[in-house]
Amino acid sequence: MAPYYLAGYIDRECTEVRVWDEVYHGSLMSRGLFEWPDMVVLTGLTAAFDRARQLAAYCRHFNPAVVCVIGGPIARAMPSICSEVFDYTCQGDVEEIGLVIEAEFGSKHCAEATAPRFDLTKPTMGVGYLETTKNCNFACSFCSLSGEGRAYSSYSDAAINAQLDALGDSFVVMVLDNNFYGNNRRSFKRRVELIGDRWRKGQFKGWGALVTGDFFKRPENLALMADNGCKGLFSGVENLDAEFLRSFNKKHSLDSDLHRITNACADHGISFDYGMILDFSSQTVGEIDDQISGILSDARVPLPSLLSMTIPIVGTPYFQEASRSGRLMPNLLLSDMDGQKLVEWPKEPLETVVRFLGDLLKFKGRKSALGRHAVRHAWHWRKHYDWEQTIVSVIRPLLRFGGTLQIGTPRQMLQNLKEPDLTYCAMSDGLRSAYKPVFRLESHLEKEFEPLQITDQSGALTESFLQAQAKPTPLAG
Ligand code: B12
Ligand code: SF4
Repeated sequence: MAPYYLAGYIDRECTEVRVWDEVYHGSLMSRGLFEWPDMVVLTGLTAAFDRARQLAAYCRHFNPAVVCVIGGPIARAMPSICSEVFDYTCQGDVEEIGLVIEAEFGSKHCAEATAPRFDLTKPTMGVGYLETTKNCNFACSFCSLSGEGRAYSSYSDAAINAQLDALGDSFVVMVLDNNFYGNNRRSFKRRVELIGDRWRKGQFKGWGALVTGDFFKRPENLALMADNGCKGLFSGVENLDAEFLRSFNKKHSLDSDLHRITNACADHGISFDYGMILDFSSQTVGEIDDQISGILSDARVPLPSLLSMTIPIVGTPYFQEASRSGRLMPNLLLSDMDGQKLVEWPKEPLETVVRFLGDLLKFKGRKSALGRHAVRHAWHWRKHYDWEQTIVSVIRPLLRFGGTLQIGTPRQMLQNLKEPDLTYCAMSDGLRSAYKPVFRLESHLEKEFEPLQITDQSGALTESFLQAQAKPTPLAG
């Protein structure tokens, strides 16, 4: 959602803004769009650095005067290389874009009211988005926020109301905060009530948020959320193994018993959703298989909505530890860190783990169990939920794990066909097709298509990566 928040800082009268989200719209491959902007602002997950660099190169090829700006996790994790590649490297939050706009185009181009430009989004099943706090008061070792170490803070009432006004009428609202609960009870109650007021006025039918495990320790929290229109909660359960949670400093999820939380939420008409992460460097295939099979055979608990590898995200304590202890595989690329393949040496033989992982991520051999679970789970809780929640609880796991069809423009589909097969292991995965320019570029831009390599043949961190991470630059010009 960051692009829509950033767009809010740019004056609507004298500036035209377009947003392209490669997760939603597919690869950006249009010459017309590369030629068009005077300024291109890039953001994304840390692993998307190479892609951001490629997009800047395309824009520069078609318009050498274009100003390229980067911000968000990429800029914070690798400030040094970002300052070399982009014209502006923003370390801060969305507000910082205002300074860049002013420096480049003058204050006339800065918006006075800075509410997000939700009008630029295409409605996706009527879901509206809201951010009421930033960062997190915990420090799980694998989380990018722990690496960034920025303080947990809440938006002002005025800023939350401005976002809610910009949302207009929606079917449901998803609060995107990393941790909606936080460590300040007064702020939590105030934010719940602000959203509840809008719900009571009929602006949306319900809302959902992400909360940490400690939220569930106080039963009155669920009652408060339910009384204010909350219909869904997500929490990072991560793993059912207590040792795993302790080793990742995720002690606040230790009491996240799936049965207890699902029951408590259902009693308040709230559906429960969670993510799970798998770590083959500390867990065996048998242990992970047991956890997944246990969930699939128990219709009372929901399936996780997110199932992924532990990613040693650059800058996190977990990354430091993995590299120090020699767990990172050789010749790793930053773009390998996408949670869909092994990047660390597993505890068991590589071939066994890779085969299991490939099957697991495709739900191979478990598709009928998946379908059965989705229907049985929804049926089990039908009296606790309204029909919309029941339909979502059937469809969500099928969409997540049942496999998706990649459609797009003919050019995008052709590009997808060129992708090498996924091998679920960084050591055997081929380079994605994006690394081959789709236009003939000037020779000085070719280096922008080289992947950033994290480890060398021996698994040690490369010199280029260490330099990329060096010294933060507040606002490079
Ligand atoms: C919604 C969400 C999803 C959705 C949609 C993802 C998407 N691509 O849009 C789904 C469920 C699909 C998802 C999946 C994944 N996600 Co996710 N997700 C989020 C979540 C909850 C909200 C993101 C958001 O829109 N926030 C609201 C916007 C306004 O804030 P923001 O992007 O953080 O930007 C702020 C600042 O960074 C800054 N900023 C950002 N860009 C820029 C640019 C400029 C110029 C400036 C000035 C400022 C600026 O300003 C913003 C305001 O505070 C975040 C956690 C969070 N609350 O942020 C995780 C998060 C982004 N996800 C994360 C991860 C790891 C993943 C997965 C890889 C998980 C997995 N293992 O499969 C996948 C990747 C999918 C993909 N290819 O994108 C990590 C990213 C870590 C990293 N640094 O790379 C996060 C941060 C969670 C975490 N704490 O670790 N995710
Ligand atoms: S509780 Fe969630 S957002 Fe907070 S540090 Fe842990 S993983 Fe990150």
